[in-house]
Amino acid sequence: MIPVTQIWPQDVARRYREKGYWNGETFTSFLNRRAAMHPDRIAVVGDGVGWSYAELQTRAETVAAGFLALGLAPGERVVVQLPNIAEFLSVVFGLFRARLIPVFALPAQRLTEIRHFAQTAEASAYVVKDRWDEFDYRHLARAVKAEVPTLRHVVVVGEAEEFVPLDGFTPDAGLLPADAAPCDVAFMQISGGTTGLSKLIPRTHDDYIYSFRESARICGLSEKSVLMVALPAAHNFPMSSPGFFGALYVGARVVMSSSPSPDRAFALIERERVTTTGLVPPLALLWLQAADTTSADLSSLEVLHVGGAKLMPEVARRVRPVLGCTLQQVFGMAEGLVNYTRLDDPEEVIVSTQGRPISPDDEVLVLDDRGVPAPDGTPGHLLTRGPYTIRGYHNAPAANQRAFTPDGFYRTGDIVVRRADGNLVVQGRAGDHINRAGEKISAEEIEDHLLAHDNVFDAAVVSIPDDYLGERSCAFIIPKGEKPRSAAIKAFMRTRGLADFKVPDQIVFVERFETTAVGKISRKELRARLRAQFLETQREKQ
Ligand code: OOB
Repeated sequence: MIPVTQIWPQDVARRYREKGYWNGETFTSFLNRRAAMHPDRIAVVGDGVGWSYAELQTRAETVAAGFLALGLAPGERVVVQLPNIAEFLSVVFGLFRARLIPVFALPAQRLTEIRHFAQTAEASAYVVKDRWDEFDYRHLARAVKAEVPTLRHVVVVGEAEEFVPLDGFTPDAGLLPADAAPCDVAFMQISGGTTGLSKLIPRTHDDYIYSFRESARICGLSEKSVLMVALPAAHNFPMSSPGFFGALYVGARVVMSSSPSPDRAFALIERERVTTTGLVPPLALLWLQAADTTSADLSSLEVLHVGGAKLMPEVARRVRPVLGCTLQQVFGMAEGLVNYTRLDDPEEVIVSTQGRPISPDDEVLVLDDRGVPAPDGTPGHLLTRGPYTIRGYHNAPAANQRAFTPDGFYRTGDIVVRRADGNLVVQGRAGDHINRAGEKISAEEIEDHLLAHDNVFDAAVVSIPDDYLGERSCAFIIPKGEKPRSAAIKAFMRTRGLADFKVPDQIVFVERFETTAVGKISRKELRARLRAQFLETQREKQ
């Protein structure tokens, strides 16, 4: 079993149970309940498939038996890297049924990242799709398997080659263990990696089910809803805010979209009569633009969730008139806390705030730099703890020291203003990370890779405001020896086994970094100065 680092103190856990937040359900128990209530109702629609709730349950049990037949035992970890296909759900519910712990990786991630997750989680298996988006995941799986000794099996959706084909699994009820306890860790998600490499975020059945059960209520989901997953399903936002888990929890229908592009998504909205979906701000912009000229019928759309990065009020204001649906802003984090504007909030709140927490027991602190509570209306550091916010990352004592206070508050790293009406407005980040269209990039992690290049003496990575992406990454590089070309640096970064979104968008060569009188400068200050200088020269050019 994995060591659970994020145990809530007993009295706190008791309170969460007494208040009914943690209601004793597990992923398996809620799926089984739904399958018993309405076996024939469609649960998930993917490319060319539509599975009923009963079929999803049966498939999950077959997947569970398949993994156990391979010799995996309850408690072992399985890295899951799947795109938006129906099998995402059968695999994940299958792993839950076998009491195996999925570790969710994004389809964009590559060797360096997957190896890190597999090693940190001491994973025993890895699940991939054969090919997707012109990338062959079996190549990646070979490389990961060669480097991670704990990894015994690779399971492939599609053509498995030398690996184990998912569709070769056969049912065997005799292998299935008793269900998990609600307080067990159900799965692990990856952090945005704000300092260095991503950490693993353990979530329990109790805490996660509470977060999407309440989300489904706050977002008005009912069994008549049709929720489309347009963002990568492995991310916390499309998973639980209210996400496909929220939709399945209330007996609604989930539609997996292979891409969030307006072309693909609009056609699905029309065909499946989609009522709700979620986007990051740059995609919302793209949809608003495309909606002007589309011939697709989008009239079924009732609610659009936008989150992951700051949505500008001017864009927010256009959602209702252009798409004909209600906007719900979502400000959440894989570590826990999720805020929503409410469907019946006044337009001003919906457009200009990121909403308020899910739970009456979400404790939210807004502190100034000295750690003193900031008055409403003034910006401060957001800290939080509550019934679905973790108390620690998996296997990361140093990170836990930094990210959590001794009394269990998570330091989100976000700077927010709390308004008198309780709604939060996100101002930015305290730390050095780039929020590139909702994808979080750690400056430190990228600098480290740049330093591995023979012609890089030093590097500092900063975020630059970008009209479309919100923020883009810019790497300042002091060359060593022959000055490399930007294209060569980018090509080098592509060989580092990283998700493509981590390749710097822009590279600026400089002769040296400024230092203070004593010759010292913190990286944080250096990044801030470089960023300020860059923005200044851009202004001068205009
Ligand atoms: C979501 O989760 P993560 O873990 O990828 O990133 C969390 C961070 C937050 O700390 C904040 O810096 C930023 O992403 N963020 C927003 C935002 N929503 C997230 N910044 C401004 N406005 C927003 N609406 O991104 C996530 C998880 C669940 C639901 C929604 C988003």
